[in-house]
Amino acid sequence: MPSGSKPYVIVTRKLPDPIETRMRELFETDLNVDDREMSQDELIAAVKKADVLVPTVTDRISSKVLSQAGENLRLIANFGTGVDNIDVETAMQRGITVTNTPGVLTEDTADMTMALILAVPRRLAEGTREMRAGHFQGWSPTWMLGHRIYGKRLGIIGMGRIGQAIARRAKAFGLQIHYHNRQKVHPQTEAELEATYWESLDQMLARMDIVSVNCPHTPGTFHLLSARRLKLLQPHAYIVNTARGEVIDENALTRMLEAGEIAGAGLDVFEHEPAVNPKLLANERVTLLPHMGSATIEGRIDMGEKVIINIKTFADGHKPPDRVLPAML
Ligand code: 8YV
Repeated sequence: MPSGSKPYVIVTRKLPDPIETRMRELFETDLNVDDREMSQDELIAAVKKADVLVPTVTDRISSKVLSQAGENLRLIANFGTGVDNIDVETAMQRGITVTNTPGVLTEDTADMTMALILAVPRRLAEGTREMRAGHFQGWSPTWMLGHRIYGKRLGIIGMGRIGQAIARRAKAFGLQIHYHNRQKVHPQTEAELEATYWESLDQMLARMDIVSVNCPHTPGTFHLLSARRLKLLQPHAYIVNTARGEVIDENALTRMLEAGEIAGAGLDVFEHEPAVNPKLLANERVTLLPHMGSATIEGRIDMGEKVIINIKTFADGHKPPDRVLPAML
């Protein structure tokens, strides 16, 4: 891709109209207007001919796909913050730059997490189901009782941008903020949030009322909440996951929910998306959402604009702002 020329950009999924329009103006584009998911063979064909590939969480850009990439492929501009769909190490070894879209979906994802933190203990989804089933016979002092969240302990796993945005909201709802992270956050942030740092995830899990998963999925966090760790949770604890399904051993979680060993779960992400364990679907203690944490029109346009800026900067011969660096993996 000679500096200044229009790069040939292949986008794997349908993006919001204003983003596709702007991409058409700036780049040679191959857009997926039908939004049909591309097969591995189609992805291989794409990396053979594109200068830039724009994948999403639903495209597995594996070492096998990358091994077929043409000389032209210099940039993978992911439409999304998590890059666990891409074998970033192999891409880097082949001299391919990878970018993502951090920051612009922080507040939306934090809102959705807070919604689940409220919805699960207060049985929101169940209440709607009861209404639709015609079960509402009038108010009763003992019907549909949930649990208060005010004053409870929230343990956040992963205190990056999203974790901190959740902590700000949760503090306003009267929750006590606890967190586990690779590093302690800045003392000023910790003071503002009145947050308690737990170096030991095990110790934190054993003491929380609600646990929220907000770390990326990396080889180091795969099944971070293993069967052994999940067992540390108290029977009244709730777990919420808006990060990646792979961080929790979903089978172990399902077994514990069925056995009543934890009180409930709010899940926006699943280990084998789009497949969802039927036992989770059947369980009243679980509120399920179809990976919609960042699903706002505003957020998706902001994500698209980030992708455009990353491609344009790269095509103009500069370092794109949202490069994924080895330290982030
Ligand atoms: C995105 C997400 O919608 O950005 C992420 O990491 O999980 C989602 O909110 C998705 O990744 C788009 O590719």
